[in-house]
Amino acid sequence: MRVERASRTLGARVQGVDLGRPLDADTFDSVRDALNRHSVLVFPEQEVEPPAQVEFSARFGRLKHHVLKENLLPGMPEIYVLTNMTSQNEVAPRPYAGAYWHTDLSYEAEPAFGSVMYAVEVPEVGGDTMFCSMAAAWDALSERMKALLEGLTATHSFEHAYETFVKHIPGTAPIDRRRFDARPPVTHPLVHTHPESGRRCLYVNPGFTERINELPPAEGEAILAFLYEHCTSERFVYRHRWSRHDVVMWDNRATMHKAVPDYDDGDSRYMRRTTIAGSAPRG
Ligand SMILES: O=C(O)CCC(=O)C(=O)O
Repeated sequence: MRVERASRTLGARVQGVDLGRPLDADTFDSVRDALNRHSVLVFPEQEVEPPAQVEFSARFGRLKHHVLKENLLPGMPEIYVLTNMTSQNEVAPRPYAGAYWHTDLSYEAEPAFGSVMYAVEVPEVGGDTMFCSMAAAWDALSERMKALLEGLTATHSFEHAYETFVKHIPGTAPIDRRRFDARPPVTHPLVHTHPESGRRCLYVNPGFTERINELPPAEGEAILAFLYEHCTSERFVYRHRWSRHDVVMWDNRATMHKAVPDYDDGDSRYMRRTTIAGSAPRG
């Protein structure tokens, strides 16, 4: 297995691993170690059928079933399908899904540790995914700012992303009220310690973070706006240009990501995601 860094602060390309078959214990440990160091791993040119994707992902922990049941692969609810395709399709179309910075499942009490995405179809142009390092972004803050942020908590909700971003995207299947009721708002520390690397990481995102609990709304909004600008500045970002059959795995405890909605409406993009359960972030 060869690991090459893909940007200054995060991301690496991993060669010499076949995710279509079970990994031996040493290779699996090396993948886990690389994920902790680089936060985003790209495995090019993979042939991964849904059962193999589930098996690989489940080595890292229990798999989550996404609350949007209409987007789960029939017969295999561990696979969440993200696609803009409206025909020959067994799931609800979600064109330009995830086109806002977010961290998967931060709206749950025990958010996702990691996500694994397999590119079945990619558009001819566009449709990249951007990732940013919440550890490098934290490290770069001044000591004064860190002192202000330490100990704060924030409220996260699934509905926030819908109200702020998702409902404005033409062609998106509506989300039933019951899906929001099934995911009531939760509170997380605004900065947490990564349970494996030990690094401090910011833990807020424009998609799901509603507010900073301890501050008046105007102050909280200004601080969140500053943090989002800071975290997504180019020096903390790796932008992945997808090729068909790439597998990309990311560590949600140390990153945010955003799908770039710049491909042609008629061009197909079809991604399969598995989502690995994690523990509650610790302040
Ligand atoms: O489709 C992508 O590039 C990423 C989608 C996304 O944001 C997600 O799966 O959370």
